Amino acid sequence: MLKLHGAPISSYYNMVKLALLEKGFDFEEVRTGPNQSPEFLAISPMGKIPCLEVAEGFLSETDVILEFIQEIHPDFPLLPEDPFQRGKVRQIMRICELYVDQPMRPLLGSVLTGQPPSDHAVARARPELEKGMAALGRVTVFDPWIAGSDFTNADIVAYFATGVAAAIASAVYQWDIGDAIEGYRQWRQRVGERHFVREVDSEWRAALQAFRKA
Ligand SMILES: N[C@@H](CCC(=O)N[C@@H](CS)C(=O)NCC(=O)O)C(=O)O
Repeated sequence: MLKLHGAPISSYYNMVKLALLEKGFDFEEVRTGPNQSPEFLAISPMGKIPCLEVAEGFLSETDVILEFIQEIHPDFPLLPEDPFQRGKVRQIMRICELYVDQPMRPLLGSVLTGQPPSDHAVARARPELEKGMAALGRVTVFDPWIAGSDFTNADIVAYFATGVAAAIASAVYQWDIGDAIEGYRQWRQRVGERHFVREVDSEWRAALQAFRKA
């Protein structure tokens, strides 16, 4: 059976978990945070989560894992068959990772812990996120899903990546990033209503609450 190593507080972990659920995989969750222990680095070379354990060994990097699970289980496809449309899905995923999620990462720790972020980080992140959201708005389709008529990995990655960015933008700048892209809010609600998204979101909320209490 597949084993997913990580924790539901992580947006990247939740991307893989949702894809596994949507595709109907039977899998086990192995709870761990990111860490630099020799044991964990042996299975996840940067010590990051998620990491997927399969019969042959371990895989890390979310986009790699998402492609792998599509290849071993082509039913309930989360990537279009058409090569160009596949490219468009991957383009949205890449924009979300590089230009929406990454600029906000330096602020995540302070938002989670309630510590004030550095002035440098605050000044730097917003213009980068504005550019990233504008870029995302140029490639989103919302018909009804983010890349077109089918629910794909682009919806999964965009949902969690923009979710984290939105939470940070709201806490640090009191900025609602939903205003940046026409159709974004309705799409987000549509995704949030999916059965497995509700499940993943509710475990994420519980994990966040537990983290803040601790
Ligand atoms: N590029 C990685 C990013 C994963 C990632 O950043 N995970 C976070 C948790 S959401 C993590 O492990 N952070 C710890 C660290 O950066 O050392 C992927 O695609 O899986």
